[in-house]
Order: sequence, then structure tokens, then C-alpha cells
Amino acid sequence: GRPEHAWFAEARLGLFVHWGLYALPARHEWVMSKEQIHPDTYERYQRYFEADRYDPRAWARAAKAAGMRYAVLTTKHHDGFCLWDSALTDYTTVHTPFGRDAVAEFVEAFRAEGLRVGFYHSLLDWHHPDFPVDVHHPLRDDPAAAELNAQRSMERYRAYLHGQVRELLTGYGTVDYLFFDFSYGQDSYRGLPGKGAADWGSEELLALVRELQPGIVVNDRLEVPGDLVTPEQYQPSGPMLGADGEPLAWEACQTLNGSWGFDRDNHDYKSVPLLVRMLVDGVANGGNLLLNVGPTGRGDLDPRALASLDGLATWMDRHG
Ligand code: FUL
Repeated sequence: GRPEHAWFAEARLGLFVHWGLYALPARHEWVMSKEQIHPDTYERYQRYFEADRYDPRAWARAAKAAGMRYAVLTTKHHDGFCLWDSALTDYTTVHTPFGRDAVAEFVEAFRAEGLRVGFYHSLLDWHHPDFPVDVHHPLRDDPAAAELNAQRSMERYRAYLHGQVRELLTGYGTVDYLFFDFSYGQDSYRGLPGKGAADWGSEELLALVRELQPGIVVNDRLEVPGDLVTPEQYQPSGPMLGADGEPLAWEACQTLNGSWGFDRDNHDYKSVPLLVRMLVDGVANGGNLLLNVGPTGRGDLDPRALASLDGLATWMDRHG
């Protein structure tokens, strides 16, 4: 790997944060797609996003105590809702009762605790009027999907995607890490094709990222090679090797309870001993653990998630 990426291999443990409008229905971050909620209906959650308990300093303190060295926030998930003050849309936290740039506050809070900061950014966007309806889109079963797509332009959406990435990588100082999510060119549904590297403009997007943030670590979900591979919700059983037999940088991303977004009635939390095992086994195999929390619609961490982080903190205190 590149010398400027050495911090990443040494960091070993990071905090993933999935926060957005889906925290209000409190079921799953894919709720819009799973339940096929029309974009006009779903966007009404924007009016109720108050986040009166948003305190990223508290998240940062809990993460630091748990031994985490970096934190990754969903700037935009697949539902298209943006957590920063984007000039390219009003579908942001600024245009809610909360009224603020959540990304700016997050970045400041985590840096103040000495953690590195990264962004998760969705390639998919189920709210943007130019994003063609496809296999994962909530309108995929709408009989008018093909007709709708005649008005939609991937080229215009691509300009929006690249423009927003430019905003994120120019407006918030040094961004250490970027998790794009995700390309699915091979999927299709009822004649609606998936989207791949050509649709996202992956090569060009990656070049833009490297130009704006030369030291940044970028994941592998653009369908062009990145700096690390990202096994999701499983632990590799040994070191991960590339086609050339050389070890790859890898990072397993894991949920606390199977859901990335806040899932109120899901009590299926992994135990602290299991989390420790995942971390230790992963490190033995040369990988990182990016452990997720899904804050509530009010912007605080669920007590069950806090208990998990506290449990890790206790272990770190003794053995870290
Ligand atoms: C997946 C997404 O579809 C999930 O919602 C989540 O963000 C996970 C980390 O990546 O591909």
C-alpha cells in the first residue's frame, strides 16, 4: 500500500454511523425500497427531522473510549437525503426543523477527539428525479416505470453525483477515507437494467477524488479497484489475498444487530465478547473492523448501542 495509507492498517477499529431520514420510521435503512414507499411520501419525513439530541461530541467520546481511531458517516444513503449543506439540492438536514449541517458538526467533533474522519456516500439515489428506476428503486413495480425512465437522465444524475462528491471533498478539510456504495451492473429486474461503472463514471469519479484529496483511502465498490476490500457482515477466515497472491488491505463492516439504520424493535444485539472476538480474529488476519451504530431520529445513540461501545471500552482499558 501507499505510505500515506499506513494509518489505516494501524487503526484497526473504526465507527460506522448510518444516520438519515430512515431513523424516523426506525425499521431499516432500506425501508423506502423494501416497502416500496413512493418518493413523494417518503420525503415527508424531512419535515419531522428535528434531531434535538444530536451531539456528535458524545458519539466521538464513546468511540474513542472504545478504542476506535476513525469514524465514517453516511453523508447520503440510498434514500438520497443529504446530511450536509449541499448547493445542489434542498433535500438536506439544513432544510428540516433541525436546520444545520450535520456533517460539519460530525467532522469537527471527531477531529476534536483525535479520530480520523471518513464519509460513506451512496451511488444510488431513490429521491433524485433523474435517477432511473431500476432493480432496487421503490418504484420498480410501478407500471409506468419505463415511461418515467424516458424522462430521467443518468448523465444529469452523474453530474449531480460528481458535484456532490466535489462539495464533500472540498468543504470539510482533510477527508481520510471514502466508502462508495455500491455498483450493481450485473443485476436487473423486469427489463430494468442495473447500474455499473459506466453509469457512475467510476474512473472519472475516482480520479476526481484522488485529485481533491491525494492521501485519501477509497473502498472497492465503484466497480474499479480501490485501496481496500470491504467484506460486509462476515469475517474472513484468513488473510485476504489478491489475484497475485499478495495480501489485500481489508475492512469488515459489521452491524450490532443486523440492521445498519436504527431498528427500534430489533433486540438481536451481538454480545460484547463476540464483538471482541471479531476484532481480535480480524486483526490476526490483517484486517480492520468498521463497527456500525444507527443513531435514533432524535440523534442520540440507543442505550443498547452505547452499552456495546461501553463494553468494548472496558475491554480496551484492560487489554487494548
Ligand atoms: C450496503 C448498503 O446497501 C447497506 O444499506 C449498508 O449501507 C452497507 C454498509 O452497504 O451495500
